[in-house]
Amino acid sequence: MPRHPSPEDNFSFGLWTVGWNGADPFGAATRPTLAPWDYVDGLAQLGASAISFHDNDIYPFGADEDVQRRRVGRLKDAADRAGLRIEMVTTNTFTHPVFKDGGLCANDRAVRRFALRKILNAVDLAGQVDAGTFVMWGGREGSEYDGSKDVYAALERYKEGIDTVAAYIKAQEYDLRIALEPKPNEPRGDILLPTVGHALALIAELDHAEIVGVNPETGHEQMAGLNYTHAIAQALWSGKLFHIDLNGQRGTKYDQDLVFGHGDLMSAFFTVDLLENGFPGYPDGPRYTGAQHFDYKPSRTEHMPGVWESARANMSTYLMLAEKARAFRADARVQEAMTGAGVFDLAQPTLGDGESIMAFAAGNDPSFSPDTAALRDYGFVRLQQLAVEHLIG
Ligand SMILES: [Mn+2]
Repeated sequence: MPRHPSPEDNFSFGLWTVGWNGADPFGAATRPTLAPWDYVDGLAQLGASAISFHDNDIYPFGADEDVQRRRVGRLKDAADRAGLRIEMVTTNTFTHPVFKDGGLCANDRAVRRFALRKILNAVDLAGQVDAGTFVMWGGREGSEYDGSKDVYAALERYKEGIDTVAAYIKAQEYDLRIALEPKPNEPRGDILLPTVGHALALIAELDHAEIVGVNPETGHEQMAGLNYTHAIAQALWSGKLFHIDLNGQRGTKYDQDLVFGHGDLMSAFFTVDLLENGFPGYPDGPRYTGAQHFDYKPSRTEHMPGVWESARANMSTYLMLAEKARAFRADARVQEAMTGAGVFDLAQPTLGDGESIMAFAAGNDPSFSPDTAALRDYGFVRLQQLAVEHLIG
């Protein structure tokens, strides 16, 4: 059994995770839900440190400003009493039918203006509860049919929308950063910014890029057959890993939102290894310092005990993997295998310090033989088996 989570573990849950009633496109709700503030004590008792929410997790679409402030205030009070931070806020621009062709990238300009105001309103809520991160998941930004969306125009409007939100954050002097959440598909046939790489490329074009990063979700990258650990590694390398959504996914299918580790456990091991131990060749390299945020769904086969059990499972799995990842790196056999594999050598620049490009291009390394270098046995399999041994041995 792993230890009880501590505040230093910085675990966080979206209220929509434990608050999911089990309704899916094929079936009705399978369990009741509580009021948003009634989840706070349960999460605190399990050892969580923080929560996050969408605007419409707290009040219904169309609620007037008074209802909004009152309900968000009530949640904030409950969180304060339970000792939980509200670390992230996001906007629902996907449930109401008005968003069926998107929000910021809807073809209908009036819908775009409505969506943008709804997002700015949620930014104010984030300010009200002192959240540090504002996530933007454009789940409806995309299309089913290529002829129905001018992708150049859509990206222009996406940039305009995100820059407007960023400019508003600055104008209001909120201590808030935006994190874009990529996803390849579902609910749209194809969603814009389908992967972390696409999101990073868009961020590079923004006027306010310095306060915009990414919020990669395990399952969203894996739905596209991509490597989640590589995705967060590149976001770290770019200085853009502002937030994470940990969960589980088994292969390229619908968005499963399983408990963290209940999908690809080996991948989850190396995700935690990176988060806890950093890049092997760069001991002082970039590290993720935000909340370990879970965005999963308690399976609809579970009733209320299973909801809480699954929330606990996310944190337990993370803590067990963290312990194993530390033991993995501390194992002398692993260090030796990593050295033999050349893992640490990759941190050495390819050109010499001050080496002239022209001299390099014109010269050669007389002692280097491609045929001899081709004989090298890297021992990557042994290294991987040591990871397996730590994981299940
Ligand atoms: Mn998901």
